[in-house]
Amino acid sequence: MKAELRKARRWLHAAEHICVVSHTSPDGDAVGSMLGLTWALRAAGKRVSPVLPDDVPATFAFLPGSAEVTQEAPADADLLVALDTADIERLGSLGRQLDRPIDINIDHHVSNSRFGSINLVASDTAATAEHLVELLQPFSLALDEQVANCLLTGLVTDSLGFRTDSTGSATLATAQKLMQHGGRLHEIYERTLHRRSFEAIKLWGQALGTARCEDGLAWTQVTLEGKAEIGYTANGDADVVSQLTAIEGAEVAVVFVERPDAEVKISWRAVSGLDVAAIAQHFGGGGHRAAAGANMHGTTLAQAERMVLRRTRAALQQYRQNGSGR
Ligand SMILES: [Mn+2]
Repeated sequence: MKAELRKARRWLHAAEHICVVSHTSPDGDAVGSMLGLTWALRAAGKRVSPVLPDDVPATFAFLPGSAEVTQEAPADADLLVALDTADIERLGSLGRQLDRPIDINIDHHVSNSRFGSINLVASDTAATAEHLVELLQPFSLALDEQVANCLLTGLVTDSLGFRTDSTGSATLATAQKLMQHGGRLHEIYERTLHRRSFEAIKLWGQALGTARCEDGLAWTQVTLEGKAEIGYTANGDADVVSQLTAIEGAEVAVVFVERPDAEVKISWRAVSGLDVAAIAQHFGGGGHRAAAGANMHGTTLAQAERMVLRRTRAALQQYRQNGSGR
């Protein structure tokens, strides 16, 4: 066993009160990994506090423990574990609350900045949850039904239902293992990937109705006015960007989400293999090769759109010529 793994196991078992954290705008992998580790550690007799900088989205309220997630880090935790968090800024307000560094950083983002005292980063896994399943045995933690359902949620959502190119045969073997331990694939898939609020579907209608697709690049906008008209109150784009990737001929999809205070959130999805994380980084964001995001401040929707589309088009051109978007 690697020295880092041994050390992590030692720290986990020596700790009495462990605080587990994850990133802002938490997704299924953030919530699932965090709660999965919470239950595995509790089964080993630990006191565990799950903390997120934002509310748990209603979609994941069915996960055991979601109701006890708080936004305030406990003062008396003796170990801090971050999950699915590529860099310390992704912890948002929580990062500023913590008075000491993260002890154990468990993640799968290629861009992980290794901000922990111990860094367990497996960029070849489809989800942090998948990596966690591999870590349970070296950590001497058990995989029970609660753990299995939390981790299967992370795996199903981050792999978009086993269809990202990061989904390997090992991902499916992990899913099978989680099902054998009580993971309810059908329920998780239905709740997290298929079902949407009526407002979200109407938002799709609005955003898809004004979508453009030119020369392999598909894009659209979600405006504050449009959201208000529909009564869509959640943050984000209701995953409109993934709908754009379904367009025949689209190689890259971009969605611009207008936010209050002259902020625009941009989401990219690559279909062809273009590295959109590199484009997002240019605008102060990051992510994975095939899925990335950024927040631009002090800009109008039109300005952001002009700058981002120009850069994305150029990267796509470059990628077609030499297989690299840089
Ligand atoms: Mn993830």
